Amino acid sequence: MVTATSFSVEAIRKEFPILATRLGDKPLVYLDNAATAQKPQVTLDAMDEFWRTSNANIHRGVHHLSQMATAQFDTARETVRRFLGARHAHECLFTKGCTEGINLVAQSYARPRLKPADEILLSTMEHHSNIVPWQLVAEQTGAIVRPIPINDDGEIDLAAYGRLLNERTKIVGLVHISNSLGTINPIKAMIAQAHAAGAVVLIDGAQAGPHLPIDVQDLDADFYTLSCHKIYAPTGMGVLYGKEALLEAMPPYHGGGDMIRTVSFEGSTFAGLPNKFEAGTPNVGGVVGLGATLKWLMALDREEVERHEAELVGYAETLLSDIPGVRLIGKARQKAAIVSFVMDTAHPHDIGTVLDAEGIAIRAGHHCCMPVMERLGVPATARASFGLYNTREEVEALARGVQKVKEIFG
Ligand code: 7TS
Repeated sequence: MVTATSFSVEAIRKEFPILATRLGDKPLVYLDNAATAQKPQVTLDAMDEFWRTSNANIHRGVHHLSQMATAQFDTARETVRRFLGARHAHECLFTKGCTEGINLVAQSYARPRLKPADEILLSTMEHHSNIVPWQLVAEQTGAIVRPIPINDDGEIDLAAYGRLLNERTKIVGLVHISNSLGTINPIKAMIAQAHAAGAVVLIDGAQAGPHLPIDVQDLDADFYTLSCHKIYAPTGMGVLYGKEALLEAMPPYHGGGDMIRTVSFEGSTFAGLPNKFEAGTPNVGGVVGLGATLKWLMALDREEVERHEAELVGYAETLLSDIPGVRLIGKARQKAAIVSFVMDTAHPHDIGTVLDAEGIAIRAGHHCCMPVMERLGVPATARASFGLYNTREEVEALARGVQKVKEIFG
């Protein structure tokens, strides 16, 4: 176990078995962390232990195993509360992904409240999962979705944001860190501005979870979503944080077992938080793995991790922009973990394919952010995204790979 004072990338790498993979004679260079991150041994062990010793359904059995599983599940929720700096554990809901959390807010919070001509503001750099759910609810209610413009560097135009906010603005949806550009948005100030206009704010923290310490109370976020598999935890899980008063006032999203108080054919009454929003059997083993992962992450020196990742981004930007014909997309002053780029002569998919042959995994495409691609005038980018286990040597391998692309495509 690495302690808070000893962050070392060499030691961290040993905790991730998959990083020892070789592809032919080349070591795996995994630079697709924004899509999903690899899992440390502590997560694999926690889940293995759970399946071997404690597997049962939760909140149901009086029997020993069910009590063990329930205790571990509840402990993980308390770990999530600490990770997010939430006031109450019951404000942290388990969902099946960041996407589901946003849909839940759109349907359970927004749909009953929005009236025709109410406005939903979303930044142009949102992931589709923070656009489409709002378009669906706008269609259902007559509300209007308005984009907040960004500048050529990939930063939100704050003056335009100020002008767009008005008494009809009911919801603001903002990505904390952009998955296509790496921009870190100034969400604390933007949340305060939205509140002054009477709007409620949902922050999409899918990319922030692995890279920044989060404090939802300090941010004063109304809703905040996480994508657990990007935070080194298992797939199939997200977290939706919501302020207690907002969640209390919202109807259930899904109906089923474990979310009710009473059921009869005349009607049903619902359980309190968090169960009201967690119908059916949850991903118990995954949640146990999530708890172990977040404890592990919080025990690291997060400032050192941030510094390390910032150094990787800076180094990659320097090496890539030295290659003629390479253009960086997204030059925000505040950036994290992501370097997007295009080349004069090669399509991003060709870049991805040549790099793959070198053992280097990146993502090529629009990254589920078509509006930002359109705004910046590119159909797609090649994207290297870093995790805490990546190294300067891997950045150099990326730059060598891109040189090779240049040699092949001219
Ligand atoms: N929001 C952002 C900012 C994201 O980056 C993603 C996934 C999501 C929401 C959706 O998360 P999910 O866990 O519910 O799927 N982003 C990416 C990506 O950049 N490459 O693959 C998935």
